[in-house]
Amino acid sequence: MSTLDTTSLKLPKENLEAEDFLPLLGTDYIELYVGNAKQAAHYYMAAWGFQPVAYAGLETGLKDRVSYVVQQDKIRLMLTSPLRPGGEINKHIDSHGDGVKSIALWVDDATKSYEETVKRGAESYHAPIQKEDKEGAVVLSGIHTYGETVHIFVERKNYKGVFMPGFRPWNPHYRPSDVGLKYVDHMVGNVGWNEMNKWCEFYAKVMGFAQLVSFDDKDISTEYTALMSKVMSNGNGRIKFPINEPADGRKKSQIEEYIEFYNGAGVQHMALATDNIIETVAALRDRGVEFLTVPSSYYEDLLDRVGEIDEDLLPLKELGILVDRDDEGYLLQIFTKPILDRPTMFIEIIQRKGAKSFGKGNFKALFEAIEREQESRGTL
Ligand code: TYF
Ligand code: FE
Repeated sequence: MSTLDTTSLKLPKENLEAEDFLPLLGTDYIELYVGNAKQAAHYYMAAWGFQPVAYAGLETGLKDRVSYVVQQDKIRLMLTSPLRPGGEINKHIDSHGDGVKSIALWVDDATKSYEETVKRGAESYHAPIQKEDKEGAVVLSGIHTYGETVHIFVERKNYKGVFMPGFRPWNPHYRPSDVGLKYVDHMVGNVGWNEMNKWCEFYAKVMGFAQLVSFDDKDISTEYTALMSKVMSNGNGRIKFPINEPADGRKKSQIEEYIEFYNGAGVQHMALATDNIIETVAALRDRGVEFLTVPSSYYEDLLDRVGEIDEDLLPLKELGILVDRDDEGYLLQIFTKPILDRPTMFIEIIQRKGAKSFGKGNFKALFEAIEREQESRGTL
């Protein structure tokens, strides 16, 4: 049974009354370990409209790695590659392919964030360290989460530079226009068989998150790819982490396929918000981003299902944008095909018009679209 209990979408009373021991201001950056950061940065600029911001590498005194930082409104991506054989980054890429290493969270106090979470059972990734340059100081600390993924706590002490100490401004000539992406709406983790509850408990106990929604195999396993999913949210609702685990179904779960190719748990998708999904998706399509498509029958009864919406149906249908409604409003969303050669990570574009949910009404159409992709890969 699905439990989209909208009263629980507001914050649980206990969490409002008790002091939030881990106040999070937002997503600071997302770091991907990739085989070729220079080309990955170019891809995120050319196809996705990110702007070049900062660079660290041999020229800035690093010996073994390189990082490019690109940004679009509040969304910051860091692309990192190794420069020599061996080491942690190569090992990560060998095991997982390109993928998300760090989901960095912006906090007021990275030392307290570290102490409070480690005290509650988080495994340390690294203790607080202060980095300084002439633009100011930043304190970083880190804890492990599912798979080899980590959370970095980023405390910006009125830092005035382009990104953080250790990086220099990156100002290439090439600066394609943005596509209207605004902020990270949610970051989804895929975990192994029967591991969803363990990781939801981690976010509850170690990070003080509360559960917003849960979907079980009965919601989503009868006809299509089976999975279970729970959405965890921090106190102020700015950080939302759905966690999926595979479930038995008639065919191989898309989550199982991910776990196989990623070689373990990891980030399945990042959902990036726009305030004009039609313009954003049209621009992304023009730049070569490939999206999943649903049969045109999806649009025949769409307005019966979701009621009146502000957008014209035709562009939604032409672009393949999905719509769903909950008690508080509606949302529009669309999903790319995997953005890597391994069928692992993809990106969701989402526009919220009041809705705080995740598109449950689209699961059937979406999972069937994912299944068609699995079919074409012969991985079902
Ligand atoms: O984040 C979500 O919950 C939605 C729906 O494998 C979804 O984007 C859930 C599971 C999945 C793909 C999309
Ligand atoms: Fe999503």
